Amino acid sequence: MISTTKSGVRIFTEIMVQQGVRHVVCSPGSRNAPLVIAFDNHPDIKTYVVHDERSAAFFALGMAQALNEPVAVACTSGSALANYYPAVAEAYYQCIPLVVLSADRPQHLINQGDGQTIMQANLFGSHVHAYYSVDEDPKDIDLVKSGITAVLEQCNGPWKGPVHFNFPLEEPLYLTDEFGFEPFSAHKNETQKVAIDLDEDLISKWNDASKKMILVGQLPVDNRLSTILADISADPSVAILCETTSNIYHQRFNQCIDRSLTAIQRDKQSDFAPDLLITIGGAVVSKRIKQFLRDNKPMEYWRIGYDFPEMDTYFCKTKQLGMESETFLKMLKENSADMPRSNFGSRWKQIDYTNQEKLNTYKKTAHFSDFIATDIVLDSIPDPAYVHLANSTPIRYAQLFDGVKGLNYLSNRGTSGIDGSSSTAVGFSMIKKDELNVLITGDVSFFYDSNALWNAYLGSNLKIVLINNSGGGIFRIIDGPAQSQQLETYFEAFHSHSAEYICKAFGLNYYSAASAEETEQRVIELLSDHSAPGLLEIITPREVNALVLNEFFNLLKK
Ligand SMILES: Cc1ncc(C[n+]2csc(CCOP(=O)(O)OP(=O)(O)O)c2C)c(N)n1
Repeated sequence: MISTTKSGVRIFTEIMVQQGVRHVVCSPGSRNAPLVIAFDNHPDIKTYVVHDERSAAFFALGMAQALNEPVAVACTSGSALANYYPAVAEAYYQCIPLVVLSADRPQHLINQGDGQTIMQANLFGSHVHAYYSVDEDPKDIDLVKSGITAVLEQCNGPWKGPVHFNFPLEEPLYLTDEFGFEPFSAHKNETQKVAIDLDEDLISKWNDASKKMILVGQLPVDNRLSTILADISADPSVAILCETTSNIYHQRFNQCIDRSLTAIQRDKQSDFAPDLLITIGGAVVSKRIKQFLRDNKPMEYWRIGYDFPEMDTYFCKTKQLGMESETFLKMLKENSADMPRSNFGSRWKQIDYTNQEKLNTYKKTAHFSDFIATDIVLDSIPDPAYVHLANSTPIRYAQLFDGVKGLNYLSNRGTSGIDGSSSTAVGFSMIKKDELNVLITGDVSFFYDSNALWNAYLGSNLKIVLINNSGGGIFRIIDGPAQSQQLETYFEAFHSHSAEYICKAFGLNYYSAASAEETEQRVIELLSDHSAPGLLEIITPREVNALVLNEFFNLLKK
C-alpha cells in the first residue's frame, strides 16, 4: 500500500482503524499532508474535505452522532486547529467521540517566527479526555502504540468525548513509498461496563418514596428505554418528565416541562416537588425545571450515568450511579413494590392534558409569529425524519409542542452555541442520506454558520427552515435584555438580511413565506421537493413574537 514515509503517522493510522475510526474529515493545508496521504490511501478509511475548520469539526460531530461511532477531523497547523475549539467543547459536553488530529511544526520551530504556528500542545486543555503528541518516526514503537490505543479508548469508552493527537512534522511532507502492513497486534478492548446491583437501601428508598420523579435529558431514540420507562410509569406515584430531545414517548410521560411548570402556581409548587429525583440522559433544556428543583430540593437525588460524575445540576445529589440507564431502570422496575404510594405522577400528567387543550385553543387565534411558524413546521414534517433544532428559540419553542413519535429530535445542547448547528445537521444528513433531515434555525445562527453549506455533501434530503425574525429574537423574550435600552443594537442586533443569495451560491432551492397560510403551503413544497437541498425562509414580525409567547404563558397561568 502507498503511504506517507512518516512511520509515526502510519502507525497511528493503523491503530485508529483498529479502534473503529473509519471516517476522517480533512481540511486542506500542507503540514497535514502526511496524514491526508496516509488516510486517502488506506482502504478502510473514508475521507471528506471541508475547508472551514470550524464547520468541519461540527460536520464531523454530526457524522459521529449519525454513525454512533468516533469520527476524526484532521487539519493543518496554526489557527486552523483553534477553529476546532467550539465543536470540541460541544463534543465534550455532549459526550460525542471526536478524534482531533492536528499537524504541527516540530518543537524547535514553535514561537520562532514561522507562519501558521501557534502553541498547539494541549490546546483544548480539560475540554478533551486526553492529549497525545505523536512522534513522526518513533523509536519505541510499542510504547507509542499503547499510548495511542489508550487515548483512543478514552474517546470511545463508557464516558465518550473528544481526544486530541498532535503531530509535529518536519519537511519534506509529501514523500510516499510502498509499505506492507504487518498484522497489527493491538486489539480493540471491548468497553468494560460493570454491572452493579442496586443495594437494598436504594430499593427501599425507591419503594418508600411517595413522590418519585424521573427526569430524562437528551437521548438518541431508544425504544427499549422508552418501554421500560413506560412500565415504570404505570405506578401513579412516578412522574416521568422528558423533553422533545429525550426522544421517548408514552401518554403517561410529561413531555412539555416548561409548559407544565408555567401552569403551576407558586403556592402549589410543593405538590409537584419530588421527594426522590432520578435523572438520566444528557442536557436538559428547560431552565425552569432547574430553578424549580433547586428551589424545591428533593431529599434524594440519584444521577445515573458514567459522564461528569461531579455534576450536581440541582445541588442536592445524594448518589451518582455509574451504569447504563437501561440497566438501572430494569433493576428498578424488577424491584418495585406493587402498591402505589400516591398519585404524584398523575397530578403532573393532569396539568399536561389541561395545557394541551389550552394550546389547541390558543393556536386558532394567535397572531402569526415564531410560535405559530414553529408549530406549523413541526406539524408538517412527515415521519420518519431527523429534526435538528438550532439553539436559541427553535429548541425552546419546540419544547412547547408535543413531540411526534417517529421524529428524532437533535440539538447541540452541550454548550448551546449558535456557531455550529447547521454544520452538525449537514454532517448528520450526509450519513443519513436516505432519510429526511430538517434543520429549524434562527437567522443569526444560520448566517453565523453559513459555511455549513460550503462543501460537496449537501443532499436533497436536507431541508432548512430558517425562521427570520431579523435578529436574535430570544433577547426580546428573556428578562433583562428585553427591558434594556441596548436591546435592538446590542442584543437582538437587528438586521434585514435574507438567505436568498446564499442559497443561490450553494445550490439550494429557495422558498419564502411571511404568513401562516404561506408557511403551510411552502413547507409542504419544501419537504416534497426531491430535486435538491432546499431552504424555506419564514419572515416573522420581530416585535410581535414575544407578545404572542407571553400571551400563551399568561393563558397557561390562568
Ligand atoms: C457562539 C455563540 N455566540 C453567542 C451566543 C449568544 N446567543 C444566544 S441566542 C443568540 C441569538 C440567536 O439568534 P437567532 O439564531 O436568530 O435565533 P432567535 O433568537 O431569533 O430564535 C445569541 C447571539 C451563543 N449562544 N453562542
